[in-house]
Amino acid sequence: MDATRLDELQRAEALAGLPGWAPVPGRDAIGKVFRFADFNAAFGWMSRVALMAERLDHHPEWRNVYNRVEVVLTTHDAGGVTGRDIVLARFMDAAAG
Ligand code: HBI
Repeated sequence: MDATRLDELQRAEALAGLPGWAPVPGRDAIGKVFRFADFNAAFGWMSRVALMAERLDHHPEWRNVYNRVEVVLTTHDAGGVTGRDIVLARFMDAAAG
């Protein structure tokens, strides 16, 4: 997937198809808070995402507290949101069920 930084319109269009995702204030990044039934469910999801992140060679910035996972996606190499972030966001949503 292309690692070219999305412009404002492209990012807004991509976000329209990503429920719960939003721009991160002050950063060229997108974020979402995932909530699960319990810690096991959260960590199991993180494990599945981690394996896909390795396959994609594209990794999230995330923070887990019990059943919550706060996620920020941006492409460090491009200095902003790219299609790689959109692909990973879509996978995260699908994996969360
Ligand atoms: N993950 N989010 C993110 N952004 C990157 O630029 C990135 C990454 N994972 C691996 C990666 N880049 C490598 O391609 C480079 O560090 C070499």
